[in-house]
Amino acid sequence: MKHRSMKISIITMVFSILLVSVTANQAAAESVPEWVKNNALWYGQGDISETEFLNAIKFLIENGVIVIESAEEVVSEAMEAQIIIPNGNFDVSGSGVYLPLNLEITTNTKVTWVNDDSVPHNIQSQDELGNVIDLFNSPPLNTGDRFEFTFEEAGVYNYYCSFHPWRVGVVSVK
Ligand SMILES: [Cu+2]
Repeated sequence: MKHRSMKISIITMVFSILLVSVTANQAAAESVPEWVKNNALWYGQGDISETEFLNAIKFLIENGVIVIESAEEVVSEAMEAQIIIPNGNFDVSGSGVYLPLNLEITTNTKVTWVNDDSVPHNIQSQDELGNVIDLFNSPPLNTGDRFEFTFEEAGVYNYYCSFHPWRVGVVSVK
């Protein structure tokens, strides 16, 4: 009995990996060889050993049919942060700075700027000298509009609004 329940848990584990891989690598999944399918059947019937069955799974992994993503990657892909362009941001004499003014994030965080001001703004990435560079550059954002950019590399990223050049902000990526 003990042997049988262990066999079932291994089958469950393999099938859950296959469920992930079917969406991640559908083209390759279509190329699962017949002998691997037969091995799965024979293993279920108790005709072959666990070693033989696991060798078939190993073959799928080595040939890229099963793609295993680490949990860490999945978590980092889901990271998100927001920068609010607050009401009054346009006013040079006001204190309507970006919230936060210096956003600190880790790599692979998706940042969304939200225009909560009553007038349009844009987001233009700048080099350390204040020149606009082609990295993250939004169209004009009307009230309520959003702009997204995912920071994949560590560094300090400056930006400003070309309509209101006194409004500068920073995104620090670790
Ligand atoms: Cu602006």
